[in-house]
Amino acid sequence: MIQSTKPRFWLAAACALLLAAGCTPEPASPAQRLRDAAAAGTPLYGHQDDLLYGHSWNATLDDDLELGRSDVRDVCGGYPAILGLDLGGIEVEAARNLDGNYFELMRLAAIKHHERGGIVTLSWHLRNPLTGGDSWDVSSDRVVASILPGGEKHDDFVVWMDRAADWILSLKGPDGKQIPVLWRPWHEHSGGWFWWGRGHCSDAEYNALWQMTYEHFRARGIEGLVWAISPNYMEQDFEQWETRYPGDAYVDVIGLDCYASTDREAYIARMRDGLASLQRMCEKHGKILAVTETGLEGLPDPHWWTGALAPALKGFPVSYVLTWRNASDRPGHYYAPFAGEPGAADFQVWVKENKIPML
Ligand code: BMA
Repeated sequence: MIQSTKPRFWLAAACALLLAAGCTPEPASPAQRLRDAAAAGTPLYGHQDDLLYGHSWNATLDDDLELGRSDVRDVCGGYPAILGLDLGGIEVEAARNLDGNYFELMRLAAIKHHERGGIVTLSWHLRNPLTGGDSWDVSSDRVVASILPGGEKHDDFVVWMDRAADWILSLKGPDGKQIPVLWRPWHEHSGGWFWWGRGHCSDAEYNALWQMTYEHFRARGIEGLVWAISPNYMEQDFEQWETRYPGDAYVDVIGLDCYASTDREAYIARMRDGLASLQRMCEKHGKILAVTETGLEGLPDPHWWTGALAPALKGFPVSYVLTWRNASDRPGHYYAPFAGEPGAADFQVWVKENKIPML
């Protein structure tokens, strides 16, 4: 997983030659960029819904097709390199996702972010295909079984997968080429709060669900997908999360979802324990390590970035770290700084000290 500097030298030399010959080299793939960031010890930073809204504003289809605003940029002068978006709702052909974002605006944001040189990651808080409830509806333990081949909801679910695939296929740059995406379905499956989580389907069913999704997306011709699996940290049994792992052929990135409380030491210990376990897995299986979701809601600790996050990550080859959304309609539900937020200065220091590459 760790890259030597030699290939990078030759890559740079090849790029120089191409440029001299008047050709534009292909930008590095997202997977390569993640590997490089991990090897350099300078993780990329990601923020969920960064271009769609912030603590006290919303981009709209009427007045902000440029998608220029970002709470993070307001604080540190650059956009996060990773933009997180969620497809929840696409499966039922909703105009907006579960958090109120128009899919049309999300598409523009994804394309704009790609043009700025960023990487787009997609999660999917989809509805419950058996009960009609949401992702958190765990009233039935038969949901996954019902959508696997042979299940009574399988055919309906193929339509849901197609709608998600269609949206991803619609992400095209001005050159008509498909935008590569970091795709992170079926996340936090080591917890029990989603219908695909532990206790609501067997390990074999979970793995079959992932494999089915993978094969379907491949059959739909989606190019350049990087597949990320995100177990959430569990106090007990974290090492056991691997039983819910579809296999090396289906996964590129292994990332930890782990949120903070105001108890810094407890957060640091949980993160380091979780990351140590995932790092072992990544080294054994040749995968890329990440922190796919983290954050402290409402940032009551104004030195959280340097005092909690930095020591939690220290020494791990983490490719990127994503904090969750700054909801515009819930004043206390934010995970990234914004102008005037008490922890904004500490975020700036964290970015500078850790050489976090921004756009
Ligand atoms: C949760 C909260 C919810 C949101 C969900 C999916 O952590 O932010 O408000 O609906 O993520 O984005």
